Amino acid sequence: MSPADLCHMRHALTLARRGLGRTWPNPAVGCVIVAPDGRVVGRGVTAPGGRPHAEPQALAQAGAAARGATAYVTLEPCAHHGRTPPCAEALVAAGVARVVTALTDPDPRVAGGGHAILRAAGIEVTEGVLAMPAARVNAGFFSRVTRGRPLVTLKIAATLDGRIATASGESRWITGAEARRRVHAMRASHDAVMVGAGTALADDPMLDVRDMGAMPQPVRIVVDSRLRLPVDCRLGRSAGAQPVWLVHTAAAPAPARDAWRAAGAELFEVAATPEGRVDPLAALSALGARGLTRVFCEGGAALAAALSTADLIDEIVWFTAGALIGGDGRAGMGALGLGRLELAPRFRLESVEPVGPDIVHFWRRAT
Ligand code: AOF
Ligand code: ZN
Repeated sequence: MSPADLCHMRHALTLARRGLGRTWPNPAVGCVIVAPDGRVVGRGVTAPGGRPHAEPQALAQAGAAARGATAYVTLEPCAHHGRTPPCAEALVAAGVARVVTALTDPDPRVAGGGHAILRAAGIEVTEGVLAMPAARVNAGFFSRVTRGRPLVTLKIAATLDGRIATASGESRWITGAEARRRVHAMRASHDAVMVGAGTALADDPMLDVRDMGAMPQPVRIVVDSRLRLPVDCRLGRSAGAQPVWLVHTAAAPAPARDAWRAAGAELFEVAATPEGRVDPLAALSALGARGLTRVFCEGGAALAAALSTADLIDEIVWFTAGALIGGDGRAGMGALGLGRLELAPRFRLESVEPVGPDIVHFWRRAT
């Protein structure tokens, strides 16, 4: 592993990150092709929707210059026949001399098979370059393939004392414009934005990506066990233009189901908890089976608590504004009924950044 390998893999990871939120159910993969003289002759990232893959795009750019070159790929090139031949075979056919990858693809159709095709063709293969940052980029895809559910990131925007609204429910706005813009950029890098029915009823949100130019729009999900949300809300009125998915239980009345379907929403009936709420793991499994890899949960407190109790929160993005609301305000997280402190789920701090007058903390579930 040389400094040049690290530099080119970093470049490939930067390309891959640009695909986040657009390539589900596939991973966002980056590929950079470097000629023997060190020139970058091709670059590619998995296309929106997951096809074409990164490698054929980079190879097409490189053309004849791919012969004898090194290909840097953030995930093992695929080994299976889809609508096009496997990427590993495309690299062989292009005459690439060496392939450097960050991770093995956990998809059972690949799982080492891509590396094997390359080696069998006499190509030098170096694996594991920048595996840690690549695992971060691929965390959603790995979660879908190995756990059958998307990666879940919980976002909370709170005051210094952890309140997300006043007692009367006023919450617009706790954080400043910069933080809210960051949230929109985060939505765009996720496959879906998810809220509970209480939040959807109280806020009538759009849950879209705004004021950022042409951006991919995430799927908008409401977890609403009995389909209480009226179709005549902003999500309902825009369901034909931008996907709205509703996760409910068998208790949802037929007229509500019909009305939402007629409005263009996609419905997921899943198992209920003994209390009659949507079972959070059943909900996420249904979303994973439908292809989602990265879900951005924006509340409310009840959904966040249900996810936490089932240990389904992988990451937390916590914005803090320099304000106080007090104990009569609403907390970002509902009751967890822990009983003992040692049962508190713990998160590890990844990074902290100022955002305008506010602060954002990135936390990851400690395993
Ligand atoms: C690559 N390069 O850019 C991506 C890969 O449904 P298909 O046929 O498009 O295949 C999807 C699988 O391909 C996906 O599960 C993952 O294993 C791999 N994704 N592979 O060589 C890429 N996105
Ligand atoms: Zn491929």
